[in-house]
Amino acid sequence: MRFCPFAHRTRLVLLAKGISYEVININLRNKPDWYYTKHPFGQIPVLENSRCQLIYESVIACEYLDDAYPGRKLYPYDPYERARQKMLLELFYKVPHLTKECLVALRCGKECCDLKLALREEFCNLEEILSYQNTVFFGGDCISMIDYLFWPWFERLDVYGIADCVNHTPALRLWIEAMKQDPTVCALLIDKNIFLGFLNLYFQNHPDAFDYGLSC
Ligand SMILES: N[C@@H](CCC(=O)N[C@@H](CS)C(=O)NCC(=O)O)C(=O)O
Repeated sequence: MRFCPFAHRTRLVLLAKGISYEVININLRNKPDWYYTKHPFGQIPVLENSRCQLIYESVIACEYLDDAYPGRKLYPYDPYERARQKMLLELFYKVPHLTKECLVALRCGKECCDLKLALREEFCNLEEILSYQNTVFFGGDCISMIDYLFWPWFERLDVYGIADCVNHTPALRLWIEAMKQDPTVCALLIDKNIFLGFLNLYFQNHPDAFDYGLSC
């Protein structure tokens, strides 16, 4: 599914590592029966390699790609640095849920002050890390796995209508700007109008929402 942040993670890693791949989009409102043979709950993303082995859960899939394929290593070799990236990921765990809750509240015409406050607190934690490290990216001065694992939710802040949640986190804003310069991130940026078109249909429960913007 082109709009899924979890699938976005895996596409970032595939592209950053130069792995050739084919995308099969799943319409989540009308999942084909065969898809349940790929994932027990029919969630996306699922990777299938050339040996027909299946890997799901986006973080696991991204780590698998980094380990199994040659090319630039996205996780650090240093065991402590690798552990640190995984600890940062734990710090991030509320963000996907909170951003989605904000989106749903706003689209239903509700105030979401409390949700936005909670999201800002999460962003303040990330801000502290960047400020303490004094680095552009979360893993240091070069982009690495943790940045790609975080990115899809930051790319969506604008279309979700919650971009103001980073107003008070300047280091995080600089990180966002730096991310937008990365060729992999740029190549996978989602057209804002297409994304908004998808969201409009999605919140009308339209069966074709997930196919919005596909030419055939
Ligand atoms: N923890 C999973 C979450 C994946 C997930 O929630 N994907 C959503 C789409 S963004 C999904 O498949 N939803 C459909 C469903 O749950 O039936 C991961 O990291 O891959």
